Parts: sequence; structure tokens; C-alpha cells
Amino acid sequence: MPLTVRPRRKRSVRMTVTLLCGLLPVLLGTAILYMQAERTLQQSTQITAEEALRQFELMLDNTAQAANELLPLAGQPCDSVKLALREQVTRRPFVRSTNLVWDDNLYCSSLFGEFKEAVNPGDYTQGKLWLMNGNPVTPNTALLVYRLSEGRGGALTTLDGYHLSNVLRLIGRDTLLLLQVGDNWLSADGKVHQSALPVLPVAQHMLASSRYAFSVSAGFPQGETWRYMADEYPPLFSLLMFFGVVSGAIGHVLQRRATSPSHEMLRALEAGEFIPYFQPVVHGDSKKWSGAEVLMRWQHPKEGLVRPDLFIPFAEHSGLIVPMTRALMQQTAALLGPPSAGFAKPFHIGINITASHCQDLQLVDDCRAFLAAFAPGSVSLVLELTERQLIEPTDITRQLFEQLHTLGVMIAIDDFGTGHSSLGYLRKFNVDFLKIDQSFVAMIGIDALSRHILDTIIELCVKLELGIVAEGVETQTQADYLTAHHVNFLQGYLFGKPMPGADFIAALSHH
Ligand code: G
Ligand code: G
Ligand code: MN
Repeated sequence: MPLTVRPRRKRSVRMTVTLLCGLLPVLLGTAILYMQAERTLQQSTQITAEEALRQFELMLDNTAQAANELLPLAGQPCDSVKLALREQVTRRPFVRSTNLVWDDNLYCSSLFGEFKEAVNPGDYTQGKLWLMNGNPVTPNTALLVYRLSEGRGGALTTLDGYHLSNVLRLIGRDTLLLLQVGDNWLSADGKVHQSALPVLPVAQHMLASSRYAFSVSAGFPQGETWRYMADEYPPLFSLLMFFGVVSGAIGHVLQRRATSPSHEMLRALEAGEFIPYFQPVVHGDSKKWSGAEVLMRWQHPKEGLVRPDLFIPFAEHSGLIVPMTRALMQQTAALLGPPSAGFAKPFHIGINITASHCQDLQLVDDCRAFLAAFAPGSVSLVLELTERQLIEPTDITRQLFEQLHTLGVMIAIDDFGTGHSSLGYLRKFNVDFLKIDQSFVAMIGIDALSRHILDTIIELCVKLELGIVAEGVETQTQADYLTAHHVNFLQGYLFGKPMPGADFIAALSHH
């Protein structure tokens, strides 16, 4: 079971996820509204183009009917037909002038009577319609000419551009609407253009007449979709914003929830809030400092200094104990590495390791890196394994303890006497020290049975050739008793409480 820790998301990542959660409905909604607006505009240009087409066809029907009635008169002398020409102008709506043609020559006009002007059928789209930019009578004013011809005769009836541009303006309104006849086109301002028909950027819709040689184009200028949305959709946008805020908030809360249980400890780990305290261990005889046990403390920004009993069980449960212990070892190495050349050799540094940590071979690398930070041979690393949780022997633990042994790392059984370790267990893990639990030390001079157990443990250690550390030594009586019974090392408030690294280094120079 390799212990892995899910890395906590960085603050910036969480902010980004929250932002995305908030933006997603807004962007999605805006895209949908944009498509809806485009559809609406497309429908609008289609209706506009259809309406304009109908109007233009209606107007051209009048010119076509006038031409139809006049065509049989073509060829007759102008004097005898000019009244008939004028009658059409008067009777037919939209018809501005009528003319008769013989052999491609306009020879009679409703305005002038007798006349003479060449007619070029090539000017007319499909021989039928010519959108011209004025004539000598009204220069620079649009004019639509309808031509009907049969044999040598022909009739030309004209429609004033004023009516045409009126239709473009009135029907088009906000829409850009254009009338195209052949290569020429008319805009709503009444001007005739000869360039290519402009592209209408938004929702362009072009309709060609099935009855006359013209087409109409409707569309909108650039940016019309956004303008339309800004005009029509403010309530929907407010709703989208509301959804965005709600979704962002949900994303934020879910992320907090997802990371919440281990969240606080991971944050603390990244913030370097788990720091080592050092409690000196002294030689039983000389009472000189022989080393220290590293004890973890949580320097919490709000709670202050937190004791490990309150958070170590949780760290073990979540697997966080592995990176926490690694960080503790790195800090210890950084603190004690530099002055290590001056240590009284061998200086023991005890690190508490939980049973689950022993299923992770990375511990070997951590120990190697730890030892590399010290002057060669200046320290002995002692891993303290509590007797309360026995290590399950597996392939990995076998390899682990082999490799640790090769590295010169020593093993101590912590809280000895409170658990159920057997002799076989002690041998299997190559144990170097037993740390007698402070409950036995506390009974010295008080409880005969406990003292009897203490004596037995000491005797056992001597026989097994294991080093003994007595924990929780608080009184001189206890110290004297333990020394008299050849306990090698003592640890307890009598010699020093757990202290911060700086205090420990300062105190170390006096001992
Ligand atoms: O110092 P004290 O209150 O410091 O420690 C309380 C308990 O927490 C002890 O049983 C000690 O072994 C354990 N402890 C302290 N530091 C560590 C640590 O770094 N790792 C583990 N696994 N246990 C620790
Ligand atoms: O389980 P372990 O031996 O790692 O834990 C050591 C624990 O014992 C720490 O909590 C440490 O603060 C505490 N301790 C160390 N010396 C004494 C002592 O003299 N008296 C008491 N009561 N506790 C001590
Ligand atoms: Mn310990």
C-alpha cells in the first residue's frame, strides 16, 4: 500500500475553477442568445425582402400593363398616338412616362411628343429592365425603364426612382434594403450605383423576382446582432448573471467541500506550520546530552502551538504523516546539519515514525538525504516505532529495514511496555533501543509491581544487548534509580522539556 497524498489545488487554480464555474453559464447563455438573435434577424430580413419584392412587382405590373396597351400602337405616327401615351401616364399609378419605339429608335414620348433617340436593347437586363441614374429631364434621379418589344416596334414605360427608394426606406426601416437590376443597384437614399452589390454583414437575404428582372437584398450592418441583444435581452442577461454568480458560488463551495477534511492540514504543510521541537536525551551516567528526540508541533496561525496527539492520528489516517515527517526531517537537517561537526559523537537524533510509514520505501531515501546533511559520522539517526502499533511484516518492510540497516539507521521501540511486541518482533526489525514508557518511570518508588516490570525490562535489554532509554524522567529519585540500574539514556523534564530549534542549539553549547 504505497502512501500517496493527493496534492492540494493551488489557490490560483481554485480561483480559476470558481471563475470558470461562474463564466460557464454566462458564456453558454450568451452564445445561445446570440444564435437566437441571429435567427430573429434572419427572419426579419427575409420578411423585409419578401415585402419589398411584392411592392416592386406591384409597381412594375403597372408599367407592364401600360406598355402592353401601347405596344400595338408602335409604328403609328406620333401625333395620332401621343394622347394615348399621356392617357397611360395619367391613369396608371407609378407610371411616369411612356414612349414608343420603332426600329430601336424612340420616336414618340408622352412628355415631348415627337422625339428622336436611339435605344440600345443591350442596356436592358434580359432586354426588359434598365435602372438608370436619371435622364436629360431629371438628371441624377433614379429611373426604372420597362421595355416591351415585338418585331420592329416597342414600348418603353418608366417608373420614377422616388417611388422605389420610398419603398426601400419605408419597408426597410432599420434594415439595409437594396434593389438590384443587372449591374446597377439602388439604395434607400435614392442613389443608383454601378459597383458590385455590397455584402450586408449580418443576416443578408437576397430574393430574385420570378416575374421581372430584378432582385432585392436585405441585411444589417456590422455588429447588429450585439446591438439587437443589447436592446432586447437585458432581462435575460440579468438572469444569466444571476446564474453565473450562483454557479460560481456552488463551484467555490464544492471545491472547499472536496478538499475540506485534509484541507487544513495540507494548507498547514504547504505553509510550513509543522515544525520540530527538540527534547534532549542524556547519558545515564554523565548526564551529558547524548542526543534529542524530534517532536512535531503545529504552529497554527489561529490556535497557536498544537500538540501532536491532536493531529497525528488524523495525519496517519489521511496518509499525510508521510510528507509531514519528511518535512520535519528536512527542517531538522537544516537546523542541526550546520553545527553537527561540533557534536559529541555519536549524537542520536530520534524521529517518530508511524507503522504505516514503514510500508513506504521512500523512507530510505528520506533517511539518506537526512544523513547527508550532517558532517560524516557526527550523528546517528534513530527511528522510533511505537509499540502501540505493531508493524506488519511484508516484503516491503523486510526490504525497508534491510536498507535502513545498511544505511546505519537505528531502530528504537517507543512506549515500550504498553504494547505486545514479542522477542521475535524485536529481532525481526533489528531493534537497537527500547524506550521505556514514562508510565513505568512514574511508578518508581510508588508502585512495587510496576517497578518489578521496569526491572524485568531493564534485565531483558541487558540480556538482548539493547540500549535502554527511560522516558518521562521528572525527579532526581527516578534518575538515580535508573542510573543505578544501568539504564544508558534518560529523557524527561528533569533534563529538558521539548524546545524550539533555536533554543535547543543555544542550550546544546552548554552541554
Ligand atoms: O511531545 P509530545 O506531546 O510531544 O508527543 C505526543 C505524542 O506524539 C508522542 O506519542 C509522540 O511520539 C508523538 N509524536 C510527536 N512527534 C511526532 C512525529 O513527528 N511523528 C509521529 N508519528 N509521532 C509524533
Ligand atoms: O511517545 P513519545 O515518547 O514519542 O512521546 C514523548 C512525549 O512525552 C512527548 O509528548 C513529550 O512532551 C512527553 N514528555 C517528555 N518528557 C516528559 C516528562 O518528563 N514528563 C511528562 N509527563 N511527559 C514528558
Ligand atoms: Mn518518541
